Amino acid sequence: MRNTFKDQKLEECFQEDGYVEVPFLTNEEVEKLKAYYFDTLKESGGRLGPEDEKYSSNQEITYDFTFIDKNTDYKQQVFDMITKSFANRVDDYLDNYKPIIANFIRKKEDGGEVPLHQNWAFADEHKCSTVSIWCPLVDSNKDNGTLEVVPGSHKRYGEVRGPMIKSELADIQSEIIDKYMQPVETKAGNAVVLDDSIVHYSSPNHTDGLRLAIQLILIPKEEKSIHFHMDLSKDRSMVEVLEVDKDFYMKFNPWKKPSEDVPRIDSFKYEPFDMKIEEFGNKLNQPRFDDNNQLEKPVKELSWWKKVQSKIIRT
Ligand SMILES: O=C(O)CCC(=O)C(=O)O
Repeated sequence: MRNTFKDQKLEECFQEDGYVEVPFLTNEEVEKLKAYYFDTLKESGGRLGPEDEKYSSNQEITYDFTFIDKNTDYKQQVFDMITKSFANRVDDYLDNYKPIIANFIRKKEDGGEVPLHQNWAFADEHKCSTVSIWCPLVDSNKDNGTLEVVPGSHKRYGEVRGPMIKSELADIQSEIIDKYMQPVETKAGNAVVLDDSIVHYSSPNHTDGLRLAIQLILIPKEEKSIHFHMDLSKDRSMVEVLEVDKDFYMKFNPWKKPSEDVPRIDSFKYEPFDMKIEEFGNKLNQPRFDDNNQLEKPVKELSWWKKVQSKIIRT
C-alpha cells in the first residue's frame, strides 16, 4: 500500500482515522479565494438537476456546488484557480498526487444539508487512497454546517461506489448520523484531508452567515482514474469500469449517462445490498476491504474489482 502523506505521523493518523486536519491557507489566501468566488459568480450557469439529464430522482440539492454547474467554462476556470492556489501546499503534504475535481461548496442560510455519503471511487483503493482536501473559507462549526465524519469508517463500507450504485448505507443514514457522526470544527484556512471512502455528512447552515468551502479531489499521479457505472436500464447487478480523466469530470454530473466514447476497460457482477445498523457498528472494528491478508492466494492476484466479484461469489 502506497503512502498518501510525506510525513509519517500524518500518514499514521490518516490511516487510523481516515482524515487529518492540517494548516493549509494563509489569511490572505483565504480572502483572495473568497473574493474570487464572488467576483466570478456571475459566470456560473446555475445548478444542474436530474431533470436536465431526463433522469427522475427525488434527491434535492440545496447547496451550490461547482460540480453541478451548467457552465463548463466556469467549472474549468474554478478548477484552474483552485489547483493553482493549492499546488504548493498539496506538494508539501501529499506524496505525488494529482487533482481531478475542484469545487466551491456554498450553503445559504437555513439550507445546504449534504446527505450522508462516501465519495465515489476514483482509483484502485486496494493500492492507494484517493483524497478530498476540504478547506473552509470561513470558520466552520456545528451551527453553520461543518463537515462531519465517522472516524475510522474509511475502506470498511461501499467498496464499489458510483453515482448509479445504491449505497449499502442508504437505509440507515439517520441512525449512523445519530450514533456515530462527529463534527470537525475547523478554522478558515485549515484543511481536512479525507480518505474518499470515509462516511461523512454535513448539516444545514443554521446561521445567517456565509458557509463557503473548497473541495479538491486528488489521486496518486501514477494511478489510472476509474469510474464505476451501472446502467440501471440494462442490468442492476453489472458494473462497468470506465477509464476517465479530469476532462471527463468537467462535463459530467451525477445524473448524466457517460458517453459511449469513454473507454470501458472491464465489467463485473456486483449486487447492491442493504446493511443493518448493527452490522455497521460491527464492521467498524473489523479489517478494512483493502486488507489483502484476508484473501486466498489466487484471489489476491486479481484486479480490485474482480476481487470484489470473487468475494461476493464466494459468500
Ligand atoms: O462542504 C460540505 O459540507 C460537504 C463536503 C463534502 O461532502 C465533501 O467534501 O465530500
